[in-house]
Amino acid sequence: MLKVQYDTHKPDKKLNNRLNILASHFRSNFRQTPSFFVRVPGRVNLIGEHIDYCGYSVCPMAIEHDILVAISKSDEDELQLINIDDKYPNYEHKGLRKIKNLRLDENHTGPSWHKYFLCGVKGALEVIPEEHIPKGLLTVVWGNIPPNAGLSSSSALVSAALLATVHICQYKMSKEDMATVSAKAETYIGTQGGGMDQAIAFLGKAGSAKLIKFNPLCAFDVALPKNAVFVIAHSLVDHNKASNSYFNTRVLECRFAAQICQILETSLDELKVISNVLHYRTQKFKLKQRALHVFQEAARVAMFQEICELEDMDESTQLCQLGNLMTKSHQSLKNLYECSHPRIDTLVTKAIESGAFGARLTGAGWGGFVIAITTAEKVNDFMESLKSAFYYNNEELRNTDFSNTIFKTEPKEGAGIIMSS
Ligand code: ADP
Ligand code: NG1
Ligand code: MG
Repeated sequence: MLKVQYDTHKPDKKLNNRLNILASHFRSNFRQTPSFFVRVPGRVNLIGEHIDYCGYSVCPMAIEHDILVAISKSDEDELQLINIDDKYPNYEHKGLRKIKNLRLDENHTGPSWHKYFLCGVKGALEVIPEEHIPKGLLTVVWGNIPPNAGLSSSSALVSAALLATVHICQYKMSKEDMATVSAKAETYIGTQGGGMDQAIAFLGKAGSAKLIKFNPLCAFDVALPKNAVFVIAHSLVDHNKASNSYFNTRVLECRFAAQICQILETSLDELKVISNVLHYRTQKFKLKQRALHVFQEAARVAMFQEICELEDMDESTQLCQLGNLMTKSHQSLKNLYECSHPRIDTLVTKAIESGAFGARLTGAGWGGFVIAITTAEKVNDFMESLKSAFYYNNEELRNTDFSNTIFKTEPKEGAGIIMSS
């Protein structure tokens, strides 16, 4: 029997089976049972892309896919880290407290998976008083979020490591504080992200998308139209955000744009002139078009939420308007923010041709998943039609395992601790 603390839902049969497998790996590696498990979900962002790090609100929901961690204390001064999936090599760190002072961003080809876990442990050790920290930790990880694809597997891993460490130290933190510490902790990997992923990981609620606001962090329910169904589909182009500077360059461009506006008390039109000069000199920064995306995307998030709240609008008009906003968001990410990929653009087009009200890339981009909006009546036909139009039509993609490539999704519960009793 498993008892869940921290969130309200009980583990269903599928989750129970996974927890039993995790527990048995734990026992065979460490000859003891785990003290408890942690579950942290991935997320899909409905709208509001690349604006969280500028402080604007976003609208994600937590998904079913997650990272699970089993943990207990160790009598040795160490962190032992096992991954059930053997594509992720096991790792051992001698000296648990030394993790607090580790540099984790020194890599040229993209970080090893264990560094994301260390980010979470480091974040926890920075806030937990010394006397709460045990000698060592034994951990086993198992996740099923498609990685490097915009569903936030990295933040689920960092947040799961943080939550597991905080809870085993019996240290009390609010979900909001946990999300804030986790967002800072993930920057240790080298990417200067906003706080969307960690916020929804901790504040997600089953049955409702969330409007996440920053400074201060808070989350409000967004009731989606009853008949709306969201489908997410993988372009099958992977992109690890920490393996190149695409993401950080966008963050930098936004910071420059914001600073120039502030310093010069300038308007967007004036910024056009400045950005043209910068562009001419450096051939690198495109401040005007990045800023334009940010302002317009922030407005689209506000409209999306307003439309969801219009109870007396008929549902098909509501779905059409939400779909239009999503497609406009995609066009902006493609043309202004330049973070799409030709294969994603094709997938968005095929999704709309297959009957979706709208579709867009989700997450950081340059690869990864697309999210499309359809209805409960149409969803099965829509998915079959998209499979034919996009995957079966392409020799390279034809033999894909579709279980983790194209699926319906609905808002699920945020992070939780599951006790074994
Ligand atoms: P995402 O959009 O999925 O967050 P990122 O580029 O931010 O993609 O980071 C993904 C990285 O997180 C992977 O390359 C891997 O190192 C790590 N990761 C994701 N899932 C797992 C897992 N189940 N086990 C171990 N590491 C994982
Ligand atoms: P992904 O790559 O999808 O996990 C990243 C950032 C978000 C946000 C989105 C784009 C991190 C941890 N995540 O998400 O904060 O900026 O890109 O909207 O940096
Ligand atoms: Mg990520």
